[in-house]
Amino acid sequence: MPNTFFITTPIYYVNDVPHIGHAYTSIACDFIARYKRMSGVETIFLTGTDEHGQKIQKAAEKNNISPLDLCNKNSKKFNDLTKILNLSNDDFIRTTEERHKVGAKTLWKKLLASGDVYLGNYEGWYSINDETFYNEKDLIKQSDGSFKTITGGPVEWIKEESYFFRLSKYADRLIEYYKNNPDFILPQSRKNEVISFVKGGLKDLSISRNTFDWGIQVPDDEKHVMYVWLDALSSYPNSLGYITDDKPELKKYWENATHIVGKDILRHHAVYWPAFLMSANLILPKRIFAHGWWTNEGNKISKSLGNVIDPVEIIKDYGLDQIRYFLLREITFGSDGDFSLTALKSRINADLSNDLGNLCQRSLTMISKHCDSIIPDGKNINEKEKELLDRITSESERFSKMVNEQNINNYVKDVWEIIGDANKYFNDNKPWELKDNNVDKFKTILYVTADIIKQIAIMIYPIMPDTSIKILGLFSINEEIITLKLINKNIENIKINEVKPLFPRYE
Ligand code: ME8
Repeated sequence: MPNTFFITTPIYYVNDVPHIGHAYTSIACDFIARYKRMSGVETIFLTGTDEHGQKIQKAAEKNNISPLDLCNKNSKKFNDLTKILNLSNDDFIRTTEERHKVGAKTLWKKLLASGDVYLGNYEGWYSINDETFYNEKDLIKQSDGSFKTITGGPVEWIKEESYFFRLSKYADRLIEYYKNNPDFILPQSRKNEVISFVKGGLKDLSISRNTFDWGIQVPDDEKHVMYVWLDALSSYPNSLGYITDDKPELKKYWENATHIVGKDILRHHAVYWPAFLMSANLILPKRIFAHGWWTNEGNKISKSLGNVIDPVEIIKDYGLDQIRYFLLREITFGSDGDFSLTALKSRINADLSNDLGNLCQRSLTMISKHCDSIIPDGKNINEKEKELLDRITSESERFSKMVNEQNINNYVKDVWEIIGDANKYFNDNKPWELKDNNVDKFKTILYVTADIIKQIAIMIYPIMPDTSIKILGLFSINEEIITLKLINKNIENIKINEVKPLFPRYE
């Protein structure tokens, strides 16, 4: 297994403030980054903001401020959100930064040097909302004769001089690449959509605009700015300096890159991006994973419907780890899902308050009360108890495989299965009935339960880092870096700290 790993969120548009969809992708990436680091993999986690193009320019005009002022204002909100979500990102790139502009221009020059760029005229549909060129056959015709995109946004007919990238030339190479690298695009169902899109025929792609100026200037032609997707995609390797500089210490991360995106932007990542990189003779990312979309109480989340969920508000109301848990657990990573307050409260009450919270509270309080707060030793554990305690270690490869396949919700589900088994063990053995007449057994049960709680606390670190640290703190495990090796840390005879309820319940 490679010992380096580079994971990215999409870089988000700054025409508006962040919403729950942005928080979702970022939390999912944080989960993966934290698990990778726990397993000893040198990890770089990148997020950032996409700040050029017509969409941003228009939003700035609407707000009566300059594009850069709008970018500064909203990029800060996305940056603040990384702290609010407790993201462990190592970098935050803005496409208005010099390090990015230099890299984007270098990429342009590499495409040019490959003979893949030519000047022509673009005439066709464009969605400012998606910053995407559309074929008419991919649009939805409305009753008044106008067209809209599948995401529901309007399109306009544009006609302008434009540089083109010879995308059509790469169709066969892309198909070959998908075939030879079966896990390049996941989930498989989305990969099939991409393959049929490419097989349906690729037209050359317009890669510059010349009817506005908020963008990175095309090298040697100041009338054009680079198409915002070419600009934005290059931010990933630009954060490492990889396009401009082939240093091995940077390349080793780029060689193991994973892009996590929403299904809305899979085509840009799985078709345009690899074709640009092939043309520029640069290394391709290892994985593009496209997750699904959240609706809100059954409805599409949209500004016009006024149902956008503000992550900051929902975290204020229900707590960060509660929201992180809900988002990662509730839906299959890769499928669509619904955000409802009923489902959120039910997950908090059942999975967090009851299953995890009560397990800790009931067992550890018994240690405080009846064992002078000292965790008993485990010298008398039987075979079944040993099996329960060895379970996480014996299943470690399975957990690691789930993370490597971005099978996040099943990881969470399986950790909760272990929590369920720990609760069952505690309840079936009824330690409260043994405390006066079978002290040895009573102590063994408390030892086993405490040790499994410690192991669970490590496994939930990628999901709920604060809660994990809080539980480990009860065992005086205050390591700055949480690693999977701590699963085997001996906690016999350790003094336990005061146990307080972990999760309030919601009505
Ligand atoms: O597309 N459910 O930025 P963007 C789940 N700048 N995820 C959602 C979501 C929802 N309802 N809404 C948004 C862009 N997302 C470009 C990316 S990358 C080189 C350039 C998430 O601000 C999801 O990850 O529109 C989606 O792909 C992304 O936000 C779109 O963010």
